[in-house]
Amino acid sequence: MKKVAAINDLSGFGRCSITVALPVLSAHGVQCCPVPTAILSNHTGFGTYFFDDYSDKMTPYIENWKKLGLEFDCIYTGFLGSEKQIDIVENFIKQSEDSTILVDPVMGDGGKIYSTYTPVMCEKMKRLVSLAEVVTPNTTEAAILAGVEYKENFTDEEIWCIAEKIHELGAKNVVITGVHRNGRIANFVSGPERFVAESEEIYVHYMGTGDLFASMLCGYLMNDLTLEEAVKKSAAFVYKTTKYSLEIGEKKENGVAFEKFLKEIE
Ligand code: PXL
Repeated sequence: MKKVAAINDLSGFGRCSITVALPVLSAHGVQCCPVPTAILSNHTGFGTYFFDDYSDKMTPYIENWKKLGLEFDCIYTGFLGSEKQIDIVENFIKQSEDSTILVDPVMGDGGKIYSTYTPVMCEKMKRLVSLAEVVTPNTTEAAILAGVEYKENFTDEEIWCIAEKIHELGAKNVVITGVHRNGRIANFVSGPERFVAESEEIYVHYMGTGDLFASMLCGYLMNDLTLEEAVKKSAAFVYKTTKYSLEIGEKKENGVAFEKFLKEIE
């Protein structure tokens, strides 16, 4: 059975990070082993939140896994809570030569950086990206990584150019998510091959959508699907569950109501 070390925060409410990665990876038949980066009462998209940075605990936590001789098929990183953490995660990745590295460079959305992310953290994130087999930025994060100004509507050419800049950092495969394209929503994939996976656009943006997409992608990749198949199936799952969330009137802060659909994952 495949094992994934999921380095992400635990937000008690609001369906993001570990509370998405755990159920999704389990539904894929993959063992999810969390490394908490911070503990929050709820994600930062709510007006108020309790935030406990876990930086000082992460090294002894990971050291103990080393004592046990644990090795992981994949290291999947998401929301990081401090600058120091990025160094810790970088070390962990460098000592895990045989693991597939999936970096979701969680930093912001809709052209805005999340309130706990500093400019230094955004800069340091590039170091993790340089080690990644697959990186899954949204357009805001992709623009930060590429050092270009964010726009609501990038042209195809601009997106490929941004992807190229992210390759130059060292990432092997770049999946830019949530690109608005001719009234549809697209994922641009750049690696040994290029392709675009599009779906109908739903005009509500649920928090944690990127975490749902990256966790689904991780699950499919661990089940040996090609990147193209994995991206298409993950995008279809996000579309289906987002549509349902809208139908039942779920609030966007509460995240995507995906639970009922986990048993349909194949
Ligand atoms: O979904 C991204 C994310 C992850 N973790 C925390 C967040 C957010 C987005 O707001 O606040 C704590």
